[in-house]
Amino acid sequence: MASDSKSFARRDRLLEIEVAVRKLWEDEQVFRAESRENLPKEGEKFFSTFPFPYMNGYLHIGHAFSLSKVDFASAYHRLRGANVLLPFGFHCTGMPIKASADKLSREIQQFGNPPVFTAEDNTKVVAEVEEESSDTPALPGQFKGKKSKVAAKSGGQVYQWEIMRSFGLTDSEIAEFQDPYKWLYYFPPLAVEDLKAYGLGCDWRRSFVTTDVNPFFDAFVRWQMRKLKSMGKIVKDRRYTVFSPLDGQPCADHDRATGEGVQPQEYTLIKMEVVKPFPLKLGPLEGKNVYLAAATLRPETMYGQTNAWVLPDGKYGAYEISETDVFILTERAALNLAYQNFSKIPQKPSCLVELTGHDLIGLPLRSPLSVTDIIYALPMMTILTNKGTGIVTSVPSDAPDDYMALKDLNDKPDFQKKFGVKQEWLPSEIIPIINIPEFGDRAAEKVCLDLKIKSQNDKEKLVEAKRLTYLKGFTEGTMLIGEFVGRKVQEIKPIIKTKLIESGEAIIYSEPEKPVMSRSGDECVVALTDQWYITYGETEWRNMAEECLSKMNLYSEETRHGFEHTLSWLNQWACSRSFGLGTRIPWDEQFLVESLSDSSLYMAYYTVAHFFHGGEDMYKGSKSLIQPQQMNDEVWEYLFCDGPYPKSSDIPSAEKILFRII
Ligand code: A2H
Repeated sequence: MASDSKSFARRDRLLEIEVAVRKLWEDEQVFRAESRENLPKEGEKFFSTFPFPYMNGYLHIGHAFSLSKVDFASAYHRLRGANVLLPFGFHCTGMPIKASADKLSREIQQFGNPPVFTAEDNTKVVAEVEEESSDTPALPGQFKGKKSKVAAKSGGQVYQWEIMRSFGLTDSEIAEFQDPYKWLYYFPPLAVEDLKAYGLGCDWRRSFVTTDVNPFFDAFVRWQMRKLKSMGKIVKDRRYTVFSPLDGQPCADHDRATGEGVQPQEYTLIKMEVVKPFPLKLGPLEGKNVYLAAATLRPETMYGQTNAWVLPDGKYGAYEISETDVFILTERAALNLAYQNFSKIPQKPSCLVELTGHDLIGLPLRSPLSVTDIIYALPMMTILTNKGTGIVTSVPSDAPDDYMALKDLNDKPDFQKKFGVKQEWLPSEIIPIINIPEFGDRAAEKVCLDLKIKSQNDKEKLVEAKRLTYLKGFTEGTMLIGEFVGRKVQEIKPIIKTKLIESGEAIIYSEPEKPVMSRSGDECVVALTDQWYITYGETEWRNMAEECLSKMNLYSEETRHGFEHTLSWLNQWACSRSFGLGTRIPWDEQFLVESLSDSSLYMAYYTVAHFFHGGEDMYKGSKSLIQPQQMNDEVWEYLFCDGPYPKSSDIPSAEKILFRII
């Protein structure tokens, strides 16, 4: 077809018609919609919105695809004579723009301005990007954004500078984007241009940009937050949250490069006291209370401890937890603890001695609840250094891993010799602590024998053994020992955990259940943080949401299930952030309103946005008849009230006139 010159004439004719029609639409202002009160007669109404796109780049073809559904539906209803409103806004709240701007600054610091990158694979990316970019502006109908192509080619590992070049920006222009606000003024007008070229049937008077660059939207969000707070729907709470040390703030799902959906995993850290005198290597710790800190999910099994496990080649350190206490564990665990109020210097692990597992083997320990007075640290080969503290307490009666590691030591003298393990360090017996009807008093031993497990490295079978014993131990187990003898494991587990913590023999420790990388590029920890939460999950709201959902026409059952699932888990949503762009929380200005919290009710803003942005200035409403400072809570209430406003006399007449008559 492309080689047939006659077909171009037809195409060109269509393009001409398109341009002419777009002009006609614009001249006649056919997509402007007025509220019913201002129309001669009432009729059908149709209001459609598109989730406002985030402005860290150009719009792409995916936006056009999704938008076509909204646009076609609006056009259909318009043809049927309905009063149709289709507005379009631009979202800039949150981290990504600020994170990208900061990344540009860091790249300049590291590689100069303009930067000269050295990495080999990166020069390849630069070459490809330069090939694609040109200074010629896009022709009508031509699509400009190339970001996705670059990102795909480089596997996502791309310098921010390269991404900006792929937008067709010159080096001197790119440097200006170190200022996050530059993005807010640069991309939205280009998006409007592209959407107009697409032919969107939009009322452009209602477009706006979020964050405090727009004092009207800013006032709207502040009012909304104050209102939710006065209704008791916003509360302050202290919680374990996945947190980016580099950003210095919680790292929510949409702020993550990897690890979507990963939650904090809570462990009990058992303080296994190192018995004095200390060996030479621990000399610098003289005068301190030193503990091996073992992470467990089963605090109720601590009666059955027979030894501790360390990874011989594992890297450990002795970290100052307080003025008096030192924990031996991995650096990773020390960093997580430092964000949970367990470090002499907050947020900075302080290591007194670097150690390996070899240095720890043979240490005598005194461990809480253990029936044996002194137990020893022994080698285990399957310890993971990226889980827990890298120290494991051994309960061979109920943990198949522990049973097999001990069996390996007992059965293989070479193994003992290799690590210098003395016979007297090995436990003389397994201590029965829990009865499971199906497996008896030493569940781990029975299951390991039944499954014919050969060694601690028999990973697949051990997974099965753990699955069998762990679940049954919890749901059907009964205690054979200690204060709660005869009681169900399920009932007493939380009680024993609390007792250990209250007596100072254990602490709570939390870490991401799987690795999480932030978009700023650092590995996240779990931090204990004070935050503001919106209580989405409380019964009254949840019932209302479920009732609304039951009335909604969703076209597909899958979508309905998706909504139902979200309503089932959505409980408290952290609505404050300290890093990024947006609106300040009115009563606690150190925090910003998080991006999903200022974009839940913004569709309501479209219904009044033209009062503020009528001059088609998406920011300050330069030709607006109303000033941002006029927008106090009373005026917002008046503007959004359903029916006559009860305290109408409190509203200045100027505002009344503006909102009801114009
Ligand atoms: B449990 P999850 Cl009685 N590497 O404690 C390997 N294993 C580790 C570890 C590490 N870095 N850190 C902790 N663990 C073990 C007691 C226990 C445990 C019993 C029964 C089952 C059981 C005594 N050992 O765990 O992958 C610790 O052993 C079965 C799951 O986070 C910790 O609890 O689920 C458990 O693994 C945590 O494993």
